[in-house]
Parts: sequence; structure tokens; C-alpha cells
Amino acid sequence: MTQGETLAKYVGAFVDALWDAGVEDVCLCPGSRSTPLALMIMRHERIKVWTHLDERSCAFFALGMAKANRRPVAILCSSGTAAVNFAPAVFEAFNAGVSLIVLTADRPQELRDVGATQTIDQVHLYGRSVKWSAEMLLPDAAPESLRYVRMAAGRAVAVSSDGHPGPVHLNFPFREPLVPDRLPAAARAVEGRATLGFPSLPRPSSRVVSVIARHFFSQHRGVIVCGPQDDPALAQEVTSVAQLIHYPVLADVLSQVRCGEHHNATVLGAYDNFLRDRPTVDALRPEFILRFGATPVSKPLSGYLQRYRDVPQILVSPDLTWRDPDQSAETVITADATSLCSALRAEVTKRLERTMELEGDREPWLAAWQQAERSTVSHLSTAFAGEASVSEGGAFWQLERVLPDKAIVFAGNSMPVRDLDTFFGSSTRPASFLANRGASGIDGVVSSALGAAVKSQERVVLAIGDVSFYHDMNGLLAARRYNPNLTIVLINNDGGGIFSFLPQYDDQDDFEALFGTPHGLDFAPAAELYGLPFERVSTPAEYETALRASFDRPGVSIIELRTIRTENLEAHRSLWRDVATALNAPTDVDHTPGSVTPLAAQ
Ligand SMILES: Cc1ncc(C[n+]2csc(CCOP(=O)(O)OP(=O)(O)O)c2C)c(N)n1
Ligand SMILES: [Mg+2]
Repeated sequence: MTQGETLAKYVGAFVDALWDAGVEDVCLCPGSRSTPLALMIMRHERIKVWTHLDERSCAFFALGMAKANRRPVAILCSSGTAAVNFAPAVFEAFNAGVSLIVLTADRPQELRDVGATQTIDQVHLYGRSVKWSAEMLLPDAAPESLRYVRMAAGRAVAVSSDGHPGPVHLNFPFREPLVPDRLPAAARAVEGRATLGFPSLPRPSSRVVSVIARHFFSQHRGVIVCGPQDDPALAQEVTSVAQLIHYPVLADVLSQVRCGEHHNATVLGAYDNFLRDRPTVDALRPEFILRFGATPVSKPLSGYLQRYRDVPQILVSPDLTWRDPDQSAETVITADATSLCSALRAEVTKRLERTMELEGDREPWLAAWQQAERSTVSHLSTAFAGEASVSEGGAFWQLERVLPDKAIVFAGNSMPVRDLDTFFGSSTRPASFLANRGASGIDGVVSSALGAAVKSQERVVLAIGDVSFYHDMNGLLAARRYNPNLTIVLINNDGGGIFSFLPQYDDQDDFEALFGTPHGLDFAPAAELYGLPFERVSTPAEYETALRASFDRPGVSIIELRTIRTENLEAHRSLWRDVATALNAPTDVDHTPGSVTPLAAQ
């Protein structure tokens, strides 16, 4: 058998099995060593190929696709530093629980560690930040090898999608010549079928359900916290339970619980503002806390959870990743959140039907939370409605008002995701929210939003800071190539605005050079480079008109809002001061985004 035939059989078997296992999209970059995989993937009749030039952007684009449609996406690159450029997105995928199948091409064993060009040590390149990694066999058409390579494809997808999803890495050594023959599918066909995995989520045991239900019935001052998570079904289940037991649901903007038809009076989204107020935190002392999802964006909320470490706190986790950096939880339960909530709903309903009574007078507890929420929202509305030019917070408050139903908001790290969480309210209008919060890098956000947009039927709006935008300007090539419906709101405060909220702001001597890092860039020519419409706006009317025009126009548009970092800091401070006053507790307000522990810049 010629090398070309062997490659066609072996690599073809792998690619067919990837498709069988559920991989519909592959994002890849050019290179020589990856030729066998690139050609066989391209020749597959059904797999869709997305080409990119920059591996870092490529991997982040794939990550955005996988986040948006919650399906595995494969990425492929050549050997050497190309594979290292996948790393930021691989680490984000690992932390955030996103299914990525990472395929890297490599030199064969005899060319490793002997001075061959474009060769680095790629074995276990991503360390412990992949769920599985395997060094693949050299191409070989023996039945054992073909069975193995197909099993590896099925297993890679199954491991990657199981429980808390994540990346897997397969490193493929290839010896030259690298071009597979064009064998017809029938000639390539190998006996048997691919091994497929069927991941299933952990269902809660009846013991777990009854332990939590007992808390529900005996503790009337209870709180449910929903942190970042991507299952759209959780919202309906968790809010139904909350309504039955009269607990407030503190819904992180990335929890998918804040906005949608399931929304009811238990769902709160303005707590980041009012939990900065110490008297309010004192007054809202809970007896029991039930938590879902990853670490909330809001530091005041994390502060609240730390403050009440002494009350029973149960954290529900999809697997053994205990996402509780402050160690506030007393108990961690491994279960699928949505299944657990539906089991809890059934259990609570059953107990109520048996005329078991919820202890305590529950109305005042929920009403106190709702009152804090109402007072905050009313104050924010007055403050933002009166703005002459759109502030960074106002950008999110106003976005909520004009966003089309079912749109996806992708938030950049640093202040955008925090301002989204703080100022984008809760409502019955459906919307979903994404961000790269696994490793909270500012390095691939443009690409991830573009990836999410190509997989979404709905409008995607990316809100991003200028430093993050600069970081991934390369990613804009995908806007030109694939032109999905994406509105980019570029919040340009000429540097890292978040750092003004941190203690190092007090050291003004070195602050601008080390943290503020003004760059003075005009981004209009960058938009022009990629042929994208670019508009700079300032007043609320201009902003609204530009947003609406972008929603009506197919493709990618960039709207730039220029703000001033010092004014932004003062605007946040005075809002929170006034919110506290409105809550009738004007003292002791903490002005940093991280109110209890210092905010780590992420
Ligand atoms: C890859 C990476 N490098 C550095 C950081 C640290 N960092 C966190 S926020 C930030 C500044 C971001 O500025 P910008 O995107 O303009 O947002 P702003 O703070 O102005 O809202 C930096 C450098 C990071 N999170 N990720
Ligand atoms: Mg900035």
C-alpha cells in the first residue's frame, strides 16, 4: 500500500469517526505537517471547515462556536509554536467547561529533539488543562490501527462532552510524504463502526433531594444563587422551585436565569449594587444558601457568601470541580443542576400537597430583597436616563432597552462583564449571555464572539474594552470572511479602566505607565482594514440609533463609545453612593467592584 493510500485510510477513518461522534465543525490554520488531516477533513462531505490564519484567534473562534451551540468543535494546526498559540483558548475551555477537540500535527519520533525545524515538545503540551491527551500512532492501515484511531475519535468527543465538558488533545505524528490519495469513500471504508460514547449527567439521589427539601421547609430565610452556567433549561426549573418556597434567586448575568419568559418576582439582577451597602447585607442575613453554577461575576455577592459562611451553604457542581474559590460552601453536591431542580420541585410539591407547611413567615423575607431590588433599579433608571453622553454603565442599561428578543450578549472581560452584571437588569424578555470567564483572559474575545455569532440565528452583541479589542484585532479577519450578524460595542477609555478601581490607583506616580496604559489608538482604520462599518457615538440618542441600525444591517458593525477613565470611576462611585442613600442606609459603602476582598484584575 502506498503512503498516500495509508494516509487516506488511517486519517480518513479518524475524520469519519469524528463526524459520527458529533463533530460538525473544524476550525483550522494552514501548515504543512497537518496536511493529511486538513485534506481529509476538507474532503469529508459533511464536516464544515472554517479557515483562519492566526492559531490563537482560530482556537478562540472555535471556543465561541462551542459555547454558543454547546456542541464539540475541533481545531487543527501544524507543528511547533502553532500548537502553543492554541493554548489560551484550551485553558479557557478547560476552566469554563467547553468541549474542544484539539488536533495538533507533529514530527514523527525520529525527528524530535534532534534539531528538526518547527519541532517542539508537543506531548502533553497543555499539561493538566485537558481532560484527555493521547499521542497517536503513525499512520498505518492495519485493522488494529484503524480500529484504534476510530475509537480515539469517539472517545475524544465523549470525554470532552462528559459532565463538565472540556478540551482533549490528540497529537498526530506524520512522516513525509504528507498528501493522502483521493480514494473513493468505498475504498476507504473500514470494517465495523466507530466507538461512540454516550455521556450522561449525574442525577441527584433521593437522599440529596430530601436533605435540600428539609432545608427549604425549615428555613424561611433562604437564598438561591445561580452563578455562570450555560444550560438554558435551568432557568425554568430553578425559578419554579424558588416561587414555591419564596426564596429570592440571585441570578448572575451569565447564569441564563436573569432574562426570559420564566422570569418571575423571585429573580433579582441588581444585587451587585445593593450588596455593596453593609447595612443592607446585615439586614439580609440568610439561614440557608443553595448555589448553582460557577463563581459569580459579582464580588459583592461573593462577599455576601463569605460573610455568611456560618449558615448552611450547599454548592451544586456538575462534577468534582469545586468552583468555590472562597471556600464558602459547607457541602458540595455533584449533580446536574437542572435535574436536581426538577426533582426538588416535585418533592416540594408533594410535601405541600401532603399539607406540610413551610415554616416561618416567608413574605417579609422575599419582600425585603424585592424592595432592595426595586429601589436600586429605580435609582439606576433615573441616573442613566438623565445622561448627556453615554457612560460605561449606561451603555449596558441602554442596551437592555433596545436589544432584540433572544439576542446573545457577549461580554469582554475587565469592566464590560462586570458592568453587564451590575447594570443589565432582569426581565421577561429572553436573552442569553456569554463571556470567556474560565480563565478571564482579554486575549481572544473578538474571535470568540465571532465564533458565537456564526453559530447563532440571532443577533450577537459584543461589548468589549479597547485593550481587549486591541489584543484580538487579528480576530477581525473572521468578520470579513464569515460576516456573521455581530454588533461590536467598543468601549474605548484609552486603557485599562478596571485598574482605577483597585488600590494601586492611589499610587498616581506609576499608575498610568503600569496599569492605565493609554495607547492613543484610533480604531477606525482597523475597521477599515477589514472593511467593517465603524461609527463613533456619544449621546444616548446617537447610541440608540447606531445600535438599531446595526441590528437591521446584516454582518459585523463596530460602534465606538469614547469614555474617560477618571470620570467612569467617579460615575460608578456616585451611583453606588446614591443607591445606598436610596436604600436608606447611606453609610459605609465600598466603592470598588470587589467590595469585600480586593478585586484581582482579570
Ligand atoms: C491575556 C490577558 N492579559 C492581561 C490581563 C490582565 N488585564 C485584566 S483587565 C486588563 C485591561 C483591560 O482593558 P480594557 O479591555 O480596555 O477594559 P477596561 O478595563 O478599560 O474596561 C488587563 C490588561 C488579562 N486578563 N488577560
Ligand atoms: Mg479600556
